[in-house]
Amino acid sequence: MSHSAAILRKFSSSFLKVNQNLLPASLVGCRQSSTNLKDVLEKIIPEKQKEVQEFRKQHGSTKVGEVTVDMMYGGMRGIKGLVTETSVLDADEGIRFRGYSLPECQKLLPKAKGGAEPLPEGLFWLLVTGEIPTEEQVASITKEWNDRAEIPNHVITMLNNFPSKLHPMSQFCSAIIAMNSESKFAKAYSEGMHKSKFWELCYEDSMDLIAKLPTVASIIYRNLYREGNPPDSIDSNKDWSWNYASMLGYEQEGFIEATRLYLTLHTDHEGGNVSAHATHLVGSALADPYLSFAAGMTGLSGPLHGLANQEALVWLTKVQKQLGGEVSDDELRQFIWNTLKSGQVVPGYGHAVLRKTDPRYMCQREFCLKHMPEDPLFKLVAQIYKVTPDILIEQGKAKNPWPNVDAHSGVLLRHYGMTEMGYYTVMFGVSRAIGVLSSLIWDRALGLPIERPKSFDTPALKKMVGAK
Ligand code: CMX
Repeated sequence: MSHSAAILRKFSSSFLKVNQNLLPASLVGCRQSSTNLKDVLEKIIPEKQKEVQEFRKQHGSTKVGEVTVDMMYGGMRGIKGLVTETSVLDADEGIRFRGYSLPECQKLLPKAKGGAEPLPEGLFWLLVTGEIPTEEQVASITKEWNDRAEIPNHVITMLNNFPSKLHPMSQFCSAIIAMNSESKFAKAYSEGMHKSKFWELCYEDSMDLIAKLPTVASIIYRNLYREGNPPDSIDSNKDWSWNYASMLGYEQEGFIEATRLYLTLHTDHEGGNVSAHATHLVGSALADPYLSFAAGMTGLSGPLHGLANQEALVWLTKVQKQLGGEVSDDELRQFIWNTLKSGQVVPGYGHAVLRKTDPRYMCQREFCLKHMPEDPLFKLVAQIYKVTPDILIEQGKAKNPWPNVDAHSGVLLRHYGMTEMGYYTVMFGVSRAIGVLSSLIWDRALGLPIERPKSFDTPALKKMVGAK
């Protein structure tokens, strides 16, 4: 058995076991009872502000790392330079949302009636408060998002007038920017808002924006791929994912469950990735949440980041087209080597921080094993997982030869009939809003200043290190 196949077997069997001992003790049993998220935040924020203030007073000048010349030329990889409260990524274990691993979140977060996947509304509550919500608290978020979902007419008109050659992500980013006409943060700032109020208005805009995204995203989808079929309105008795799936035009229970999982998995991946960092950076200049999130989404549109969601499926389709249905491992190896030799990356593989298989990949794999074990594309993805890591190890360049979330996402969507790969990153973006906007609320709550690291040119850097 190859190295990667052995790891796959070991990881699969242990993946869904939740280790209760790993649950953060500080978070167990201290749940706030209110179902109003803003009220809960009003209680939590002063405590956290005090904690950070005292921590900084004690350890403000304690050193946490060093910076080398290579780090500066190398995309700041490894520099400890950001504080992000919502999630932390461990190179080996993967993401933890407020201390909870993905399998723990899958087990503990409330589900829709009859569903098995967590509701993204619950993850939002967790990211914002640090607490696993009750079903009632999740229901209150669903209600608020349904109530806030309406989008302005000028945005609908704009979307309806975009040419079909404009990429869905460009349409998505443009609509988000145009929705800043609704920004309560921008309005209050222009009227002289006190800085202690920043987080409240950031919260209001974030709630509005997340609520509106499924409608915006489904208009884009239906304009491009379902001509003459206007989106239905929000069903106030249904959850956020159900409404999104339904407005896209998908009613199958399987697609709705896949959407709940997809929208939960893609939310947050700590603070240094392009979409999270861009949102945080632009927000630090006190641009409103609409404009800050739009910056994150233009970043997500890059093929090395969120567009890999699309690229992975484009690449898989090429494999299928070129090699046909049943593919031998050797044929597959040859195809992958050809991709590498032509100077391209294998989309969905590698990561700047992770050094093991992404748990988000494994979650989707588990979903496919349960719901679509015989899907030919799923089988191909599993076969690629068997051969690719060994090839990337042999090539010796990628620091992480294992798959990330993007290697698997498209399979779920395509199985239920969403074949339009160019759209996948929009769905990623709808989910990512939950993570980056939760963080933005805390950025403003903690009064983080405008971001402004120091840069140098090469002569100055040479002089600094005493180079000839
Ligand atoms: N296929 C081929 N080569 C790869 C590779 C892959 N999947 N991953 C990394 N490499 C190469 C890099 O291009 C780089 O080559 P050069 O030295 O010629 O420039 C070398 O290996 C070292 O790169 P690294 O330090 O391992 O990776 P980085 O931290 O620079 O980049 C990432 C990380 C994700 C951009 C990179 O692994 C990649 O391009 N992967 C494919 C695209 C992808 O899946 N992106 C999605 C990431 C998850 C997300 O953000 O959504």
